[in-house]
Amino acid sequence: MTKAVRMMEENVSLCDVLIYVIDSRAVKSSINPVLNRFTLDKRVVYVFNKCDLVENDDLNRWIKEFEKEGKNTVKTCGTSSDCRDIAVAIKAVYKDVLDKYASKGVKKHIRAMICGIPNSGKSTIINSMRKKASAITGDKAGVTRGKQWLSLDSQIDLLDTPGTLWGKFDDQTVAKHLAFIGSISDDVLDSVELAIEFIKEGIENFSEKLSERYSVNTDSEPIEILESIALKRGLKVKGGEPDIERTAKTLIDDFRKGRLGKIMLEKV
Ligand SMILES: Nc1nc2c(ncn2[C@@H]2O[C@H](COP(=O)(O)OP(=O)(O)OP(=O)(O)O)[C@@H](O)[C@H]2O)c(=O)[nH]1
Ligand SMILES: [Mg+2]
Repeated sequence: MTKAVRMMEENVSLCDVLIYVIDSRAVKSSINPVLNRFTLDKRVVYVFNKCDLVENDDLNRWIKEFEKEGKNTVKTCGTSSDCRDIAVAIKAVYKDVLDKYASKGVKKHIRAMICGIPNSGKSTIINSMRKKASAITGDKAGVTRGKQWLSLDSQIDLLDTPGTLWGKFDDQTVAKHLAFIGSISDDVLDSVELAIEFIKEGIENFSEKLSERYSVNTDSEPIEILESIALKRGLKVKGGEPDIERTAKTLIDDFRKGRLGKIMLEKV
């Protein structure tokens, strides 16, 4: 991660615009304090990606908040749209500079760096903007390793970067949400613990989604809910006991793929 931030530091001065990709399910947790210093003296387009996984009204409230602070925003679903609005926004935030060059008869080239937490969809967005799969993507954290320059059109070049997190989470809710959305590598997480935490949050904030999908009683203890899901789904180990590990992974995967319905973990 430090290596990734160092690489971005080396390249940020070459870039005119930052494309800051946010996972719409966890807007607050998508803001990396380490990247804040990059945003200070750059034009930034905030991209609310994975908008298909949340309710439109909930997301619009966040967008309004950002726009109140004078931030430029775009809403995208990297996997299904062509993300054309991002290119329009890049040119819009850089318009005064483009106009200045244009008045001298020069067509100024724009270099845009895409940044954000792991798994937020940065590479997917680039592919979607370019209408071809040239950046490697994947449904886990840490897919993009090094930097990769790709041209969008005759005027814009895009720099894909690895997702970045910060060293220490002061707020455990942030850490949990980043884990739920797959921004922290599953390799360092205990899947049963993660699922239990997810169920706890579910009981408080979206119990109907759990009961709708799995027909479970959400008045029970999280571990009982997990066992109940296992039995209902026929996820058992030899001897007929519930396979808690596999059920935990299934539950988290269901959330990540949107099979639990539209869930925003952090509302305005
Ligand atoms: N449902 C949904 N899935 C998306 C969207 N955008 C990307 N994805 C999925 O999210 C996963 C991560 O996408 P990537 O583009 O690899 O994410 P990244 O930000 O480049 O990740 P790193 O390189 O690991 O930092 C992939 O499985 C994508 O298919 C979206 O708008 N909606
Ligand atoms: Mg990537």
